[in-house]
Amino acid sequence: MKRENKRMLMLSVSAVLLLVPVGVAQAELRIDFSQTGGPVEAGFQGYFADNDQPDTFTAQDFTAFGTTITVKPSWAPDATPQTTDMMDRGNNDGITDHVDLLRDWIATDNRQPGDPMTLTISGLPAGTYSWLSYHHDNHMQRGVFDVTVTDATGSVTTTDIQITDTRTSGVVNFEDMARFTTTIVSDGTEPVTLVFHLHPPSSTQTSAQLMNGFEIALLHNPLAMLPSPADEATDVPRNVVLNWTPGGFAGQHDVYFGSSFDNVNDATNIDPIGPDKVYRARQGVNSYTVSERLDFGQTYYWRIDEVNDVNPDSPWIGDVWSFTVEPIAYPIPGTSITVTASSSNSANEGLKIPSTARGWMTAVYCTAT
Ligand SMILES: [Ca+2]
Ligand SMILES: [Ca+2]
Ligand SMILES: [Ca+2]
Repeated sequence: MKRENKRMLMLSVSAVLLLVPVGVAQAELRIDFSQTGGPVEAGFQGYFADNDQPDTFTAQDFTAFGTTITVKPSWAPDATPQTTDMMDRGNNDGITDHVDLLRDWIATDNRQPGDPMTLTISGLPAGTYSWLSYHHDNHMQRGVFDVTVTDATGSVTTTDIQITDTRTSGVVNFEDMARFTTTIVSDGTEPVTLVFHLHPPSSTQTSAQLMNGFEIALLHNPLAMLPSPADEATDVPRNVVLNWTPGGFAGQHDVYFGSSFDNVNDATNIDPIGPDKVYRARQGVNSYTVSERLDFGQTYYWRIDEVNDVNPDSPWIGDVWSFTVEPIAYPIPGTSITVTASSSNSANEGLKIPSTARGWMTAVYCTAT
């Protein structure tokens, strides 16, 4: 369901961008990996370090999204200094576009231990972002790599990305150069990491995992996201509070909840509303306490539609999320349980059993002695 969610977000982007005035906020972080003192691409901020000098690959702060974003590369624990590359090729091979971005790159030189390289990005406000990174050498490196992105939705690995080069492959057009794109989601707290893993080199020309720079853009996702309980969560307590991160335009939230996927999926804001209906509430806060005590083992479905009465695109229909309440019986460690009781006990004296154990206690037979 998360996959589906991401796809829906991507589809909604083009419509949303039309609503965002250009230049209102610094809605992008553009980083050009460059040697210290080297040229920085127009419109980018420079991450600077010195080739083969691990101490210079520090956590560096950048301004974007109205806050401070920190970028920190790191390599495998056994990395040698010689693997921490920040190369500047100059422009001997005659590319003409975005020269200051492409001429220099951060890399793992896999002729020494160091793979994989991890890029840790901290401080991203909660939201959905696009990621675009460039992987081109205007000399002769052309290895293949995988990248694992870990964000608030989990980890996704993209495999077999082919680095492009100019000297051997003749790639000179910016549009033809290798890039990696994805969508990343920040919960506003945990860093986002990207782990770049080069396929084993077959020659000197495939020995570097390199990145010229990257761009992160806020997508102003209009949909509710990051549900809690998480989508498809199990073992959820019977008293549940629903939470979510609001979409970018939300003023209010329509809450739909029930034990039928179809009923929740099909409900609309012209249905009857109330705490005993599928359409539970229209409210301003991004949290909803389910009033009834839920059934053991039952799967429930819920949906948050984002509402903004002054926006003609409202409401933005959310995904249907689900969770399953804790089971009626937990497996009991061990093979047997001995219960003893005395016939001399008073009639109203009994075993005190916690509520979560009542289910299995109904199957225990006690014999007074
Ligand atoms: Ca540069
Ligand atoms: Ca090196
Ligand atoms: Ca660069």
